[in-house]
Amino acid sequence: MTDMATKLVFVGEMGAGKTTAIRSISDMEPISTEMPISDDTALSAFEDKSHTTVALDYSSIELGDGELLHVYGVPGQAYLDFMWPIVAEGAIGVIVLVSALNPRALPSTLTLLERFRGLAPEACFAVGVTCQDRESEFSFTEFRNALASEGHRLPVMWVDARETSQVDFLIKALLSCRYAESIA
Ligand SMILES: Nc1nc2c(ncn2[C@@H]2O[C@H](COP(=O)(O)OP(=O)(O)O)[C@@H](O)[C@H]2O)c(=O)[nH]1
Ligand SMILES: [Mg+2]
Repeated sequence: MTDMATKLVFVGEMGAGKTTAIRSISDMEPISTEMPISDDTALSAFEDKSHTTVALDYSSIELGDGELLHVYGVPGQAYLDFMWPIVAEGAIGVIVLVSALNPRALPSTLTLLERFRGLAPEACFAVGVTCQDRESEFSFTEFRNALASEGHRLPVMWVDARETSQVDFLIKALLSCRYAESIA
């Protein structure tokens, strides 16, 4: 099974944790196209970072049974959506990352799920919510229920993008859905 390559995509707005997540699980030094934020960049209040993703993150990880996973991180901002079909093509898994600090967490996640489901109809989907430790107002249950009520029945879990074991678990959970039967 050494020649089997699979592709996984992280998508999310600026500050969602894509670059960090990919860095956490990478065997190699990830390729990231980052640029310093210019001071007048429209930077939301929940941001405290000095760099932002302007294009893609990429890395590959070995899953342990010879399977190679190509991992991409793609920005979720709508003005960069020209990249979405290119990255989503052939993806077996899409993880929407969202920060609990993002006041638009729900609409942003819904939009990304809808768009990426259209672009990668064969893919499995999951949602990872970051920054649990920094935001106590965020209602995880309401968020998950709101996604479900919009028809998105999928794994939704807290994940600290800085923690290798948590990101690893999220990816394993998603990949394990590949062979699950749809009970829709
Ligand atoms: N406190 C905390 N910080 C996190 C968590 N997940 C990610 N971060 C931080 O959030 C910041 C933004 O992450 P980054 O990967 O650059 O986001 P990106 O724009 O989606 O690539 C980084 O400083 C991360 O270390 C988390 O669960 N808790
Ligand atoms: Mg980034």
